[in-house]
Amino acid sequence: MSIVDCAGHPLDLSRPRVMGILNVTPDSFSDGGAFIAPEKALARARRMVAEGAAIIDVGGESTRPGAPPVGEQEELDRVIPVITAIAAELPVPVSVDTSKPRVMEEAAAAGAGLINDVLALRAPGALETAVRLQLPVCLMHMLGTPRTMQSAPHYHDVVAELLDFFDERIRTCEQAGLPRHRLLLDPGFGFGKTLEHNLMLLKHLSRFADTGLPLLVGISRKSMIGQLLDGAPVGERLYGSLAAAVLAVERGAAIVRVHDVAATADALRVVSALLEAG
Ligand code: 8Y4
Repeated sequence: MSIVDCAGHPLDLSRPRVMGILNVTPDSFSDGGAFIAPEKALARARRMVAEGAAIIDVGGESTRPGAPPVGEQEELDRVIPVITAIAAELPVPVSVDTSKPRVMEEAAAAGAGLINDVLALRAPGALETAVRLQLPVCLMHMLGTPRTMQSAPHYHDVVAELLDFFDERIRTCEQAGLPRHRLLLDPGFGFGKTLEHNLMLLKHLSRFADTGLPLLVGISRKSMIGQLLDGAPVGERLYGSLAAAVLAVERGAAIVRVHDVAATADALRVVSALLEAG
């Protein structure tokens, strides 16, 4: 498959890749107070790269259901020093998890090579900014908003509706000047989906791969895994998350966004060898 140009870092998607999650919120990498300590976040990024991460996804806004929205300046203060430090030192592209145009802009200037947008460039000004930056963008599907998405999400046909959504977003991006070779798709597991919807999306994941665009999936430690494991808490979802990552890759996922990089990278090296064999 393809090579995606992430601002000078070629991301080779001929085999499955791991995106390591780096949440930079005060509860993750604080200096003991409310401030982020960028050197702690950088140390975590170094370790994820050593463990096999091909991309580091830096996010400063909690996307958890019902989480309070983070202001633009707060988000910039969290992510920009971390992106700057990682981009200067590590040999992998940095992805910025944001929906805010100003954060995309500053992140790109700090060296980010990919935009991971859970709103798929639907925020005011986001599409225009992404067109100007010409960075690759992961278009994720979400039904509703982070506040409302888990209140009784309903679809007539979840797979068909997401395929229509992506079709519309891809065309909108292309017409605005962001070519399809810079787009990735993500069904957004857990974003306005019940367990049943998530299972249906995983079952039919190859339909999204059929668009020809690289697929990114984020299942790691999510409540879907907890539900399938009789309510296992977040800390006990690793083996379930690995099973889901393996199945997703077998069904066409090019990138898996995960917390547990070493375990997932090993699993995917084996899967990729098995899929290649014969
Ligand atoms: C436990 C673990 C509980 C994780 C909740 C969560 C995705 C994403 C998120 C995704 C892409 C999360 C930023 C939600 N999920 N970006 N971001 N795809 N592209 N929740 O699935 O990890 S945040």
